[in-house]
Amino acid sequence: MKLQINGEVTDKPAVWWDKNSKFVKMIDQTKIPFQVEVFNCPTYRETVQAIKKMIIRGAPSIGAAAAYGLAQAVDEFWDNEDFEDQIRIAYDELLAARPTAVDLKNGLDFIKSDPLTPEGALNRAQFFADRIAEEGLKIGQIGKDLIKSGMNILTHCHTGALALVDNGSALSPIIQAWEEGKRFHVYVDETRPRFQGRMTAWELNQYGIDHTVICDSASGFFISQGNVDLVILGADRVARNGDIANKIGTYNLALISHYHDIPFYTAFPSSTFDSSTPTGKDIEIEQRDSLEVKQALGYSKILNENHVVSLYTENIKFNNPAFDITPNKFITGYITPHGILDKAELEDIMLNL
Ligand code: RUB
Repeated sequence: MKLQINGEVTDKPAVWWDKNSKFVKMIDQTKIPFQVEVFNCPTYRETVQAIKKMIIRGAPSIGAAAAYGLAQAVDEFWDNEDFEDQIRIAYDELLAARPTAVDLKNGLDFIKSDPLTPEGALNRAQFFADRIAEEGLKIGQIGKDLIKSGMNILTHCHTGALALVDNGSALSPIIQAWEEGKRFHVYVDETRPRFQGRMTAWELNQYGIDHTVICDSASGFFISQGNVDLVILGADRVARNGDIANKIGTYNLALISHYHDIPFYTAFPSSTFDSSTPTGKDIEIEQRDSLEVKQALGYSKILNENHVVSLYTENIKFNNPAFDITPNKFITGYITPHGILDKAELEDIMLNL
């Protein structure tokens, strides 16, 4: 993706390996939309922390970061006598960094599916990341036909290039349809508590795509007024039966869309499909720090930097699940690099890849 970093326009993915320093590097997503900065992870331990703190986020991007992180550990411990123990520890720490998105496990297992060498692990991590980005392009080519001029589309969370190494999942059809000359409008859910909608708005702005940010709680109103024709969003894990885990609030949207007969699509690359989880009930939901609800991170014009403010007084309880489960019966279709699938086709096609 084209980014302006320190005044220079450059082409960078969300996460990459720097050959010279052997650092995993990533665009710091906690700084978007106000600053575009590169964050350095000198060892796999910093890569684990970056995933936990959501410096990198979005299921496929954290999968790629985890894959690079394991390659980093292979490089660091290669000459050690306890190489295998160290790799086991690194694998477990990377896997536990965020438990819901299956892309982490898929990325790590892909690295381990061949005998480990520093060069081999790095090549596999690179391949895994590149394939995700390529699949994002395919998702766009396949999904763009769902979009017609004049439509109002609603999306939730952020599913653009930063979430998917490059090119995006649910934003990819939207961007490609716009670039083809279709003209439509996108409602962007703000996505409390982390406000990933800010990244969606930032990315749509770069393409000049007409959009409006709304509070998550307003989406039902706009749908009930007949103002939404199509809902497209991503997924953090797709179970074999087609149930999905996605950003908290997805289930509410799915129910409202179903009630009002609005098509509801999820878009994701192969790395988000979980061949070992039968249904959504088997997916672990990440519980995040209540500070994310209690406080908000915004940009202070006075300080000219990101700044945390309190939203509540002390002695108040919070609960902050990061994802929810949407059952397959509320999902119209699955936009994948292998076609727009229904739930009957999903398992067959994705398992046979
Ligand atoms: C990200 C999130 C996104 C999906 C997009 O959550 O819910 O919708 O990851 O994934 P978080 P995909 O911001 O907590 O990481 O690109 O596979 O559709």
